[in-house]
Amino acid sequence: MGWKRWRHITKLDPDRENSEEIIKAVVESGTDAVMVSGTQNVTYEKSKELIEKIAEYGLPVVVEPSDPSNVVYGVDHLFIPTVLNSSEGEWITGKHAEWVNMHYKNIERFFEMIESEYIVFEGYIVLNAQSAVGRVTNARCEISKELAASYAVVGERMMKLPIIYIEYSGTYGDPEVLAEVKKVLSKARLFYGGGIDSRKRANEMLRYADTIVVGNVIYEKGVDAYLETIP
Ligand code: 1GP
Repeated sequence: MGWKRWRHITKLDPDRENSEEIIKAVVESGTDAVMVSGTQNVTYEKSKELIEKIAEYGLPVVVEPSDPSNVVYGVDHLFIPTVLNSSEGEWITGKHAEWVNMHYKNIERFFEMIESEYIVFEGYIVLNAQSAVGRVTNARCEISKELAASYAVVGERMMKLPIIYIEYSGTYGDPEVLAEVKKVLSKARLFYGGGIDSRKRANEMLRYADTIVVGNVIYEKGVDAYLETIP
């Protein structure tokens, strides 16, 4: 199944304890893919270790790096985030250009990774100012739903991004924001992440989101609560 058909993604953080119980629950849960991603203290080694634990089960594995130094290759996809509402260029195009520069000698090969959708670009709109990603990227979080949707238009129409990701990391967001963003998108897939810890919340966001991303619940509330979020 191609990534565009995924409805539920489980985000695992290489900086947290990923016990055997967690890995087993995730791979048997019915989630469509595992995304290895974190904002703080993520290293290449920690990411690689987590990927090795998951890889043997055959579930698609995506790496979503926060920096060129923690890109781990050899997985199913690299999802490369740009933070559309960051007030610092480093998080919009800066780290990205550094990464491309690392591939510059073999740029044709890099283009192939994009053409084949091994590399997929995501446009984040970060709306929780208290979250690590909100603080680190200095995102403009206190914005109206119309301005959030305007960032989505910039992401889709101006930057041609195939994914727009509404990110409330750590807290449950406003479904009305999602509804507004959904209205203006035509081709991009709409991802939602943040505070999904029950069936009710999963279903509420899936009314507008094409894909929900679930992270904290498995660490904070345990396996049973996590399983409730699978559509
Ligand atoms: C975080 O969007 C994901 O990047 C998921 O958020 O951890 O709050 O589930 P939670």
